[in-house]
Amino acid sequence: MDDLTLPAEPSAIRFDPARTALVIIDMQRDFIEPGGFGETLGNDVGLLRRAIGPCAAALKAARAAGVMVIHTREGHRPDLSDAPPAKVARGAPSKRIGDPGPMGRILVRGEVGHGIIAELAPLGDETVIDKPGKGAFHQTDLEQVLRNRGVEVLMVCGVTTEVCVHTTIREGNDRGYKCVALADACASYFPEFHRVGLEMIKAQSGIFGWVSDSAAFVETLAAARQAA
Ligand code: C5J
Repeated sequence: MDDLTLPAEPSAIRFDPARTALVIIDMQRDFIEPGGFGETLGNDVGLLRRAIGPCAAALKAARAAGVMVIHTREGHRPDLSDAPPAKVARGAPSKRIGDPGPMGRILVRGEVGHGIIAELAPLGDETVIDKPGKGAFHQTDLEQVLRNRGVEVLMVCGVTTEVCVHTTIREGNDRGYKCVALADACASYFPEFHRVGLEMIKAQSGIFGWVSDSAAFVETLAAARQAA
């Protein structure tokens, strides 16, 4: 397939679906459902649900077009040996990382809360990156996985916009990837941070990326399939 053109800001971006990955950040119960990490921090987790439908649409389109799909999960080893003490001790959450909660231990790998929500469950052949930090490149093999597939463009969505989505886009940009945030497929506990977070990406002629949305991604792939 020839390069496609995705409407985006500050400018349209060309991408080859075979050299593109859809990266879905941390759509885990721990952030989206009551009783998980997000709620222990005092957040209204219901605010993140608005990203589920757009993420599902982007995921369906990526699968249909053969675009590589990568899911990430933030969390730690059961012994918390990969959890920085400063992260565990920070603030005054109702429960700390590793404490027992209604979905198992908070932000610990293998627990129910650590899992990706059913609506976006990974297929068996899709890559799942377990990350101990906010960025998906930090202490993971994501860069190797992308390099092995010749990926150049990352379509990034998930939660939360100004934390793990932002950090991943910044990390990806510094590594030479063209990173596009799919705005409606991202969400934050703080709607204002979501809005400004997206502005920051595309300001200064796209200082560290582009901003588009799930409908544009879906329609661009669908139009290419119809034309083929
Ligand atoms: C946070 C994330 N917000 N996935 N993690 O702690 O954005």
